[in-house]
Amino acid sequence: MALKQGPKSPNPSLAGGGRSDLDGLVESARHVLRGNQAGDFTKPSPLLYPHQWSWDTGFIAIGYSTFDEERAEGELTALFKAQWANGMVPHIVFNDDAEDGYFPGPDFWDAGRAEAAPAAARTSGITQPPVHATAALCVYRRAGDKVRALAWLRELYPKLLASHRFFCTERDPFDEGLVYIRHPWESGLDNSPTWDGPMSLIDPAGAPDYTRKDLSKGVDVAQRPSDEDYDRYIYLLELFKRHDYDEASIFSECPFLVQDTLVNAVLTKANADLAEIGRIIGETIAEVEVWAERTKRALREKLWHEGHGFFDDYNLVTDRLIEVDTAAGFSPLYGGAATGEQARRLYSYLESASFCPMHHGNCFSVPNYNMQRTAFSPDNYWRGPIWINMNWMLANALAAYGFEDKAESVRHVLFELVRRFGFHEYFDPHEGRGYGSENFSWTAALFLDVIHELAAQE
Ligand code: 9WN
Repeated sequence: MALKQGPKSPNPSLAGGGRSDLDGLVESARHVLRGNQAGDFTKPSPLLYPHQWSWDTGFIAIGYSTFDEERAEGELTALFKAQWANGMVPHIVFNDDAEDGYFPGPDFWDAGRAEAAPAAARTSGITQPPVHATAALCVYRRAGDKVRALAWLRELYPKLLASHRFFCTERDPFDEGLVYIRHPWESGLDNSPTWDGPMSLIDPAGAPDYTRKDLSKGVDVAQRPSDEDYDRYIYLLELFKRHDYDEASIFSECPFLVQDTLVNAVLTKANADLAEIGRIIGETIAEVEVWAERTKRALREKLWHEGHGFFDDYNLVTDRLIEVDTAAGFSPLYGGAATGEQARRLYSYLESASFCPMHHGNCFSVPNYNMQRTAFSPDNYWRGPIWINMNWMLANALAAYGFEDKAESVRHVLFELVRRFGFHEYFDPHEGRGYGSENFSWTAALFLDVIHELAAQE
């Protein structure tokens, strides 16, 4: 059944039964977050992801900042306890109480062989998009107790700085202003069609035997990455272990090295927010401002495809742009890297049938992949469905560029998907229904953020 996107305005009073319905939804969203708590952090979802994830934690902290400021601070504090000595924030901090619940687990990662790995926590050996400075700034701004929040921010700042320095030095060996990722999981968009080309260059022969655990957690196999993807994920992980997680040494041999648009766009926004935190606590921020400008410039120059009118990732292994149109190509709007002209071209593409324009009536926007491509899938993970974190970033970005109607429409879709279908991990762009895990933390968290902002405007 095709469902209409509904009224243009996201005004909650237009949603079904009005204010009491809205209060109920807000309470349900808080309930999702509280239900996923595991000690000092919140799991992404009840079963499928039983540990602490890096970029999830940023979004989750933003959600908590709307109703529990100390918990919001605590989430980020807990994550940074596991920061590596080289500044890297690991993409997973393992929960000892759920050791057997996820593959690859801590023993398989064997991150302890890295010189920089922390003694205090067991972690993975890769990172994820750096949303944390953005989250920290939001948490501080919303805090009622500014004295406590400022002390917390002061303590977190050097850690945030070290994590940005890790990206801007260790992950930018040519000093280009663009950081690379060395595993699809580092992008957060694990099986995005963008990785099909780079992953096809990997021959996973020789990787050890393993058993996936994600396929026995109640999620349809068709909605998860394929076994061929996993073979390559594990091949890369084995390579990292062989190099004891040393960045320079991995770089010399890794067959997957990509300057990713989304990671660099998130970093641009986070650099600006880190500089703002520095100003608030009275630190010198010249170094951060240099990083911010360099990445902005490099994004708009190197990752912009003029003929295509879109931002593409750059494959450092083949020395070519990867011409695949996922929603990540719009992300340089987030953080303000796109020029005015680039923004106009992105907007017209976003408003085309490829990504479901406003008032279409038979689809929801923004799907994670161009719906007119043959590899588009409405239900497979990062190969087509709508993700709430992508919509949230895009809505904020569109508003910042003055595309108010579209921003409002994207927020409205976010709101309607949750209201009609629940707090799912991802959603079908045609039918709206949800897939993947239920009670997904960042869906609840960012829903709370949108409602909070709307209430503040009323
Ligand atoms: C691998 C936790 C994470 C998200 C990622 C999402 C998914 C993991 C997995 O879940 O990835 O990191 O096992 O599939 O792709 O963005 O952070 O929610």
